[in-house]
Amino acid sequence: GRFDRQIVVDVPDLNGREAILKIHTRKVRLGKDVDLSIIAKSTPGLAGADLENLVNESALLAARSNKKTISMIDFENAKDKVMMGNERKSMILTPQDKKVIAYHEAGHALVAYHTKGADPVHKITIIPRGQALGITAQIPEVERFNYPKSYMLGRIDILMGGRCAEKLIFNDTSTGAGNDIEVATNIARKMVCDWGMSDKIGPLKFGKKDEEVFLGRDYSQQKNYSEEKSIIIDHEISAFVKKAELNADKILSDYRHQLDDIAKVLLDKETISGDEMRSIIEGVAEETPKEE
Ligand code: NHX
Ligand code: ZN
Repeated sequence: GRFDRQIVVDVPDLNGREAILKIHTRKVRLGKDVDLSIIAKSTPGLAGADLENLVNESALLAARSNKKTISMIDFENAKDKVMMGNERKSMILTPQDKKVIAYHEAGHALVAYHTKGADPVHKITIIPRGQALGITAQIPEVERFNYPKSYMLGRIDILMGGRCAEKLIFNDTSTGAGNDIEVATNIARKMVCDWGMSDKIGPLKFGKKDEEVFLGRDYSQQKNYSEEKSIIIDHEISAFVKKAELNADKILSDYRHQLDDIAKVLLDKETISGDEMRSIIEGVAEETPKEE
């Protein structure tokens, strides 16, 4: 057989998701507050089957609280479950664990808030779910299919924000940031090797898709560049990530009081919306960033 075609699960776009939601909600009773276009907007990456599952989970949650109709809050809770996994209620965390998680998530959220062009923070939670002890969710305002370099740099800054907050507050780092580091490194590698976004290296593609061996969703890459170039590539990738770390450090120390305020409310409420976060920040007297 031929293995040289990339197999991509076709995920629906915004309009597709709304259409799918309309189909699957035909047989359930929706509350007056339910707006399927808002649900579609906040479920990027979900396939048709996931959306069907989302409707079923929402119906289950509504039934569990003895409601005759599904309301928006049921969809919001079901979305967390479908997108991030089950809540892990049995997980016992010490107050110190919780504090680290709260600052880590507050760090992501605050860097996102202060990063131009970043997707707005939708929700921050320190309730363990699936593999994660805490989650900061951002949702794009408009659906995009192509992203500027500035946006990708901002994403790496935000990914570093969690670990940088741990460093700033506890003078230590933790294993939990491993996933953030992995995602950040992968973005930086693509910026350098696929998207021509390193000025030092220019618009070249490094690595050629291995067309013989099928390794799941991503193909393995064949090295088609020199040892010398390999050293420069590695250097550029780490430069992107280290610069992001500096950017995040600066935002967090410039706005340390905002970080403390978000973490404090998070520890108390466990989950806060993006709007709540913005009112916490904007309710705090303006701080003037320190001079360089
Ligand atoms: C563990 N989990 O022992 C525990 C349960 C730093 C406060 N493995 O970065 O939860 O340490 O901003 C997808 C998504 C592994 C896959 C998250 C695989 C997380 C999540 C490790 C928060 N939020 N880390 C984060 C976290 C962990 C992990 C993942 C994943 C923490 C951090 C996980
Ligand atoms: Zn994180």
